Amino acid sequence: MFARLFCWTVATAVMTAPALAEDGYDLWLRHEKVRDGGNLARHAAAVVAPGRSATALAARDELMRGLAGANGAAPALVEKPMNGAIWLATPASAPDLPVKLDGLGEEGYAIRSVTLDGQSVTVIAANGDAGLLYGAYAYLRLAETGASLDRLDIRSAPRMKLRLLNHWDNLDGTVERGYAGQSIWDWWRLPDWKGPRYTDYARANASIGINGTVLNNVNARSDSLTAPYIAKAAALADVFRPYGIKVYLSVKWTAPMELSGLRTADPLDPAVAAWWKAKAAEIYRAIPDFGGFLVKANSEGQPGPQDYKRTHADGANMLAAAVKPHGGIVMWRAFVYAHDNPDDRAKQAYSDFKPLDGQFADNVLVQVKNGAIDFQPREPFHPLFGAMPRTPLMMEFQITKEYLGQSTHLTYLGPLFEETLKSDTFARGKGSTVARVIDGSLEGHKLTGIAGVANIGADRDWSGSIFNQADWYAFGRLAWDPDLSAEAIAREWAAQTFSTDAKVVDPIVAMMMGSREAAVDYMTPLGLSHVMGTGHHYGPAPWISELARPEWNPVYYHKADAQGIGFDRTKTGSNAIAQYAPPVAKMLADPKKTPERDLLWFHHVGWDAKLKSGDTLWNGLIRHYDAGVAYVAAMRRTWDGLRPHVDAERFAQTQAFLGIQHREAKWWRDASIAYFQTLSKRPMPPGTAAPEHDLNWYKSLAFPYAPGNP
Ligand code: GCV
Repeated sequence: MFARLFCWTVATAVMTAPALAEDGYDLWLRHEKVRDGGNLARHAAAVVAPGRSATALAARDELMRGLAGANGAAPALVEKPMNGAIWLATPASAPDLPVKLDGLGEEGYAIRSVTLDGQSVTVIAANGDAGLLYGAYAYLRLAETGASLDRLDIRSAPRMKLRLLNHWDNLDGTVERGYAGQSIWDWWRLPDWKGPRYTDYARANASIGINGTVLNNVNARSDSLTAPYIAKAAALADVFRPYGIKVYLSVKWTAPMELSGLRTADPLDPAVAAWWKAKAAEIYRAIPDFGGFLVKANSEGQPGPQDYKRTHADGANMLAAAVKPHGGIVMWRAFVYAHDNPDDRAKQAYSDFKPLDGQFADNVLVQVKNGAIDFQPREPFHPLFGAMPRTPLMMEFQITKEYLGQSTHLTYLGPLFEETLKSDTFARGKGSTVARVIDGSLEGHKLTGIAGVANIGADRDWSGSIFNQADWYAFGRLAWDPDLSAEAIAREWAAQTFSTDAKVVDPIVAMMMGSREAAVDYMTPLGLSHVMGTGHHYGPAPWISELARPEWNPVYYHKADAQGIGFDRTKTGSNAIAQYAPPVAKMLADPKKTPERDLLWFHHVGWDAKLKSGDTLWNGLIRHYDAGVAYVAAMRRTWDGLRPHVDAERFAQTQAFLGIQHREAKWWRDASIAYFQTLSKRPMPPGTAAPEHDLNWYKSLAFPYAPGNP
């Protein structure tokens, strides 16, 4: 990629300067030469790639490019399978294919070592060209993570049909909750200028199986639906198409009023339905494979069908009818809570959507955040999962780390994703995991999906830090196969991003695997949530209590008082636990049976109540804060030890960011303790340090220019 070209130029110009070889641009697609004793050379000396579609050519080029790097020499491009060749084959290009493809669908692939006329050949086979592309990347992943390539027999198909990024990118180039610079979409110069970065974006996504992207913020502007912006979106769609990626748009509910002067946006008004039908037709003329619409309605000030006394289903179905003739879908978000609803915020999405189960059109998915509040460092799974059997539910994860340290904290999200996907809803008895709800297997849905709010921006390293790239990578891999383990994914990522050497991979994976738990510990231990600073959500502010809407205030979430801390969501409180299936609700009703990690999410617990460790709650809280800070200190030591094995540029960035994280982890700990101590009135446990400053000092900190704040 052009990172290397750039480096070559710099290195040639200033021969004594250290090479700026690694700025993170190449992500996990660095294709460094593998040291595998000739494993790859034996199997990948040549490539046979008869397909001629844009996607088949992309598969061929990616394989050639990857092998050239990983093997140290470009393979030969040959006409017929020969000894040591890789053969990219579909039934269309090779009718006598020696591999069975049933059950792999359009996107799945098989990779098989076969002997043909005495020649050893590796076949990468698929029903369609997108499968070839995914198979090519899978082969490179195997080669670059040190797998044996001798007797391959792999079959893999995605468990989810829609594997999407959601960009919260605004038309002015800012990114809501973006911590990696400005938007990568250069709306101003599109559609004429399509920079090479768009292709590299598509390549990176295809390499992990992502097959769609919502280009604009769910807090949408109507302008995205005007002719000039449709042309811009079409230009991006053209770049992404060979890589199997469709584009989607977020829409603003009142667009017909704003763009065409309609008097209403009532979904049951025929003029409104006709407007959307015409708009959909206009979009499909420009983008024949347009994916569909994503909608945030009646949420956080966005307009929606409820403004006209209609339901979310009325709204979703009207839009669904507009895109249906073109094969499009609608993703309707369940992230709703209303300022005039006094009920527990955690209950409101379920209360609105559960009664609508069975009422949505067959090309609608309801998109549900992983937890019932808002992408906190830890949330129990959303009670809607398992509660709407007749509706395809789409998962929404947040890859950008609005609440987990933003760009600089190393908090690998793989374990968060895995924890949610493996959670058991008990909707149809034991084993009804969230993964099985969203992959459709629990209720037999064919339309399935998962979305991740992108952490991508114009920063050279795409994600604001090298380690944030791992979150993008993990999202894609889990979207393809939600049963993968976060640890296995971290290993793959580290091997491709840094080195296959165990001296490098082992400590990096060890750092990553505990890092999210460490953030939970120093930010929101034992089930606390939403104690972040107002608006920017950067840093601690558990004392905030004066904002107009109750649920804007951290005190709403932790409910700390002289007796104890935590939100009572049992029968004696909001009874949110009743939204879960009976076995789950029964467990959560009892603080002794509630997993301690979620304790204060569901219970108001006395300061002196005993934890499993034997500590009182107050002392236990402080031990968690301390453990979080100590973990970051340990990551710094581990990273320092990796200096000889990591290139200078990426080493320095990570070292500096870990320094920031350490300072901020301590700030989180100290500020939280300083505040909660004013209520608990308990002393610091023996051997623990008092906060460095008094509470007023922490309260006085202000961050008017924190990034990502809309
Ligand atoms: C796009 C949270 C974020 C908002 C975001 C919203 C949503 O409230 O802070 O920035 O808006 O979630 O998911 O719609």
